[in-house]
Amino acid sequence: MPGWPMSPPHTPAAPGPAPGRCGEPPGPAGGAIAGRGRSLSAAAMAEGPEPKRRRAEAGAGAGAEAEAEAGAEPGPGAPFPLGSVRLRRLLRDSAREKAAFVHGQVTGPSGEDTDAVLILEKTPFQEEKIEELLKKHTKLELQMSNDIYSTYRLYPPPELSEIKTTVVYPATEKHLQKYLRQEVHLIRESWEDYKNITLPFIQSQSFSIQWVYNILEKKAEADRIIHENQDPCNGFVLVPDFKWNQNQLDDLYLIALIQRRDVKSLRDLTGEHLPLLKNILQEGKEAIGKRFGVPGSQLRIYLHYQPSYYHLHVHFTALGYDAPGSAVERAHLLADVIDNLALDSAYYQKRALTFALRADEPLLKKFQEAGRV
Ligand code: M7G
Repeated sequence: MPGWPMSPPHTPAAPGPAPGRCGEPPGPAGGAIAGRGRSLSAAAMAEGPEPKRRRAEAGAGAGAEAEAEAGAEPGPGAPFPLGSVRLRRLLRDSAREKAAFVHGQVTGPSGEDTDAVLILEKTPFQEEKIEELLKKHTKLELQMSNDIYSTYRLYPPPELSEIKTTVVYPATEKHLQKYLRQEVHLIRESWEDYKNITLPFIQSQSFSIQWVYNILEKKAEADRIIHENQDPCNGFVLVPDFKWNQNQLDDLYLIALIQRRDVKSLRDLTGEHLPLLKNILQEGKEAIGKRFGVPGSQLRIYLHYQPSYYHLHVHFTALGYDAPGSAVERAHLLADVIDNLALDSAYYQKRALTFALRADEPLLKKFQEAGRV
């Protein structure tokens, strides 16, 4: 993909009403706005100031979530000791996604083993690097040749053979389950099922959302914020999802995290949240258009049900990208959600919702025990 237009890295909206109106009070109001006034090219953004970017990524992926699970404050953190990881098992691999999900262990100084999840992914090609790849390849091995057809093994130089590596460390059992390949089952959840089965379950079991609060409070990923609306009721923060390395637009992926902390998922949404959802749709599209040059008509904007993290957030992905989790049983287009709520404020407290659960997810067991599967 060609580079995208230069534009200010962050488009702050006007501060909203006094904090504390919606649910719990937000983080420090009017906190530092990352990147304001800096003019970065796409390349500069993708490359970033190297040491700072590494720290931010460590904080976002491995550090923030790991520390969140451990209940500690995020810090700069030492680099993850990749070389000393012992492979426990391959949780899943995907030829289509060209990714491997690995369960590893790291032995600490006192001999204790700590689990880690590593996600290794081949990154999409960048148009501007292809010629370099052809010129600088280190080896080309012929595999077969027939008439006008031939296939080769091309060995790129190290700088052109990047593997995107995501680390969750320490990983909880729930992380291991999340990435383990398993059979899946469809659940049709009524509102009563939600109240009696799902809600009590997620209140007792769900993933820590400390990484979300770290972003909202500018304790992590502050320099990655693309857009922010500080209104405590109807505001949100838009950041690149950690699935996206920002090197190319083909797999563009951002998430909008709402400022208020009292909305867990689609199930909590009512007509009251329409201004918030409309802000996300409109300002999110505008910010992505300005920053990356991708028009709203080429974005898939949706919520997951069930999400992994129960703090309402909206996914923005490139329309041409078949992002994980964009299947019909999980993705709900934000524009449709807005229309449904406009028709009936209690729409998501009335209708049944379908989602898939992995075979050994405890929530599936709860549905089975209740005779609902
Ligand atoms: P979800 O619908 O709750 O679950 O989406 P999913 O992960 O099963 O899709 C949460 C989104 O947040 C996902 O797209 C994750 O890739 C993204 N995400 C998760 N963490 C822990 C981080 C993080 O620390 N930083 C950023 N920027 N994105 C994250």
